[in-house]
Amino acid sequence: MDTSTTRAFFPSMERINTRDHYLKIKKYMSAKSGVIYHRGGMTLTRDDTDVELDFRQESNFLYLSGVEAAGFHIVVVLENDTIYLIRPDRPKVEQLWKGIPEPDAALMKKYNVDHILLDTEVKDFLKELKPQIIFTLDSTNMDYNYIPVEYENRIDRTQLKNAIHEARLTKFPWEVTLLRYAAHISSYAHMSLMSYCGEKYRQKQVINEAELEAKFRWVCGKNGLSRQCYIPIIASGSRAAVLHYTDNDKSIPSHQHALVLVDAGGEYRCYGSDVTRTFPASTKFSDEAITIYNIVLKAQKAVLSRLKPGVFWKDMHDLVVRILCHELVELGLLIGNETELLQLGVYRAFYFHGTGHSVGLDCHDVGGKEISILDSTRKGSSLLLLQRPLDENMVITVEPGLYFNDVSIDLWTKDPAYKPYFNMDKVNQYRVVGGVRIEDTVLVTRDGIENFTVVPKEVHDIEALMQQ
Ligand SMILES: [Mn+2]
Repeated sequence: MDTSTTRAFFPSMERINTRDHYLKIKKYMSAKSGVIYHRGGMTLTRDDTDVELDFRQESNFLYLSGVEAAGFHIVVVLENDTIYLIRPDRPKVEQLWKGIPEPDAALMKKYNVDHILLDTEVKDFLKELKPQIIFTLDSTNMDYNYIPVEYENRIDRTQLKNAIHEARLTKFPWEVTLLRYAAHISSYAHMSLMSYCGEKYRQKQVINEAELEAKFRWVCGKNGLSRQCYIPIIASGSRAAVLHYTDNDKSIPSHQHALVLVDAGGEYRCYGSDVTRTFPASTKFSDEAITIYNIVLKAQKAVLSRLKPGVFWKDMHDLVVRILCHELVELGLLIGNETELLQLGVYRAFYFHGTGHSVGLDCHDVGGKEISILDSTRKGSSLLLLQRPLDENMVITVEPGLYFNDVSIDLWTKDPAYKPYFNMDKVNQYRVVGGVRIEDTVLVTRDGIENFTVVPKEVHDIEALMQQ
């Protein structure tokens, strides 16, 4: 596949129907009167300078308004569903630097709203509306100076938030289109990294993780994904075991066991993707790497084949840890009775994150989520992100992994209570592999899934792509 060409088709932003987003949110609110007020993100500057930071709209505001630009607010009257978009006042002197703002008529058409106001008018306008209650979000962008002082005791900060989170959990068709596109392009970007690494290995050139990050961003950007959903993780060698490694500045080792773990996904119109692939730096997996890789792949496939509406995520996580634990015992790395090992949570020495999460406007999207506690010392504690049965039109990741993380291994194997469960000769034999994670972004359909991720993941397919 030619990953260097620009794809002719970019899904259009005009497909997004934010009025339907609002009506869905309203369905989840018990209140049928009052006013929604929410302020979008503002442009920030680098510390003590006038250099602007990259702006990315706050996701709840984007969901409600569709506006990607900074400085907007939104007011919605629940009784009659009238939507007021509030734009920043841009004086002539500022237009000199930032350009002429879009005319109000164009904004109304573009965002399907009923009226346009200026930010300087918000406070008086809210007073005029005389709402019984103002529903808002206690977000970082909230500025209570815009709310008339007499409404201080009539602000509800929870109902809107819960309703938006609920609404965002299942996707509209236009959201599915954008998410699918983001994942497809990210898939091509992953494939291009595999090819590039293979080519450079054949040319006996040492490459740096930074090159792979740049190439990933380039393939995404060329295809309209101008921003990443999160900072790419380009972790080679032992760094593959560091879950949130983002330095991306080390030379990629070329020894036979070295793997490159790339966890990266672009976002299109703020709709993201989350994809991980792990491939051999030398274009050929070592025996140890194949063994670990195929255990993770087996666990991922087991989950993917079972996903459909009604399935509980907790059961999928349990399935993954059962498979990992069983295979680690077979391999001789863990010693003991599998049931006991599972009860004690000993597998967490090598697998210490959840099996997946919702994806949408945020990489770890809102909705159906419980705060995860990443604490390896709390053996067996819940790391589950989704606590409800899956539903059609949810978009989620499936991302099992196995890691030989020195901190984690020490934590478990030096604890006298757990030491007997580990065969340290075997642990050290496989430690050279570093870490493996395989992550797909998938859509839950009526009777199964559509896998948005189209990067090869079988050992022979990855090797073939790299050796082409
Ligand atoms: Mn993920």
